[in-house]
Amino acid sequence: MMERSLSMELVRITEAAAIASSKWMGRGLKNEADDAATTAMRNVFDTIPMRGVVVIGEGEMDEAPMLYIGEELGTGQGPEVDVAVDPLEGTNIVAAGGWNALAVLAIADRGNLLNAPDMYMEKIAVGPESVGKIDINAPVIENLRAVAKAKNKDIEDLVATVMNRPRHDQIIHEIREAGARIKLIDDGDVAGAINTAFDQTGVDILFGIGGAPEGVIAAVGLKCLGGELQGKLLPQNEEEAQRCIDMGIDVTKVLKMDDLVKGDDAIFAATGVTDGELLRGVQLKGGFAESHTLVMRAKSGTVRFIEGRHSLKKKPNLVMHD
Ligand code: VTB
Ligand code: MG
Ligand code: MG
Repeated sequence: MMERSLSMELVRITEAAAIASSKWMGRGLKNEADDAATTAMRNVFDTIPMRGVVVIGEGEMDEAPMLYIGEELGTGQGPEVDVAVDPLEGTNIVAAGGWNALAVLAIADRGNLLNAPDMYMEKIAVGPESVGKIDINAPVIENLRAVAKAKNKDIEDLVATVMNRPRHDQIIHEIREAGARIKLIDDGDVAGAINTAFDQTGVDILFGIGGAPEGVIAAVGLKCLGGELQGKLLPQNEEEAQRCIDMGIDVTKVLKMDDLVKGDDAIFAATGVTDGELLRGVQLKGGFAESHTLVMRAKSGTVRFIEGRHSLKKKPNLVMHD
């Protein structure tokens, strides 16, 4: 059983990662932004009372120095959990000073997160009203009709988020043919998926192909929000196809919410690094930094927005200017 107080501990982790990477905003250096987030996230983890194992992380042990898949996290006491991290979801976003970069992590009871390999996943995601109405195998127009009906809107009122990639030309064409509107994003489909569950973001559905790890993280978020994500792994070569077989995943099968994250003992936390529709980015005010975090727990369904004000005098390591 996870302690609900873990939620606040996770907030401390994503806050630290977001603040550290925010200093790289617009500087064109995505690896530096990513490293700053990863280091900050890793440093806080060992103070957290849990027995965590990274199942979605920054790579395999031999290729990543920290937050690698299989790495153990936490004080070694407390609940046994699976940990999924994306310390900086949107490295290119930060490098360009764009929208919706997040420091994000999710935990669930041990064994409950899909250990998604780093490959592409086709996704469709919606908020609570449209749960049970979408089908990733159905034509785009049918999904749009279903969401419009569920939200008591016309198709023309809908906004679909799609990553701006040539691989999405057909989807974009079909959305336009259907008469719906589109928000093209350069990166960041975790935010794209989560945003569908919040009316104030103005987006209704996410379509398209992005990372499988991001798909699992977004699914935890949507589970907390009562939304839905469906995914299909899209191996690009023999080796990736073999990985799916080894994991016992039939790639023709649709991955539903319970395949992506089993049960409901799961927590999701995301802190804005740059501004987005849902979360403001980190603001550096001189003596302090301000952060904006979304933290939620599937079991209770509680959704919290937490504003942090962090003293850079007392905690100068939060933003290390070199
Ligand atoms: C995807 C998406 C992520 O990077 O992984 C994308 O899920 C990479 O896609 O949200 P491309 O191979 O087309 O560049 C993100 O946008 C950011 O990590
Ligand atoms: Mg990453
Ligand atoms: Mg990412």
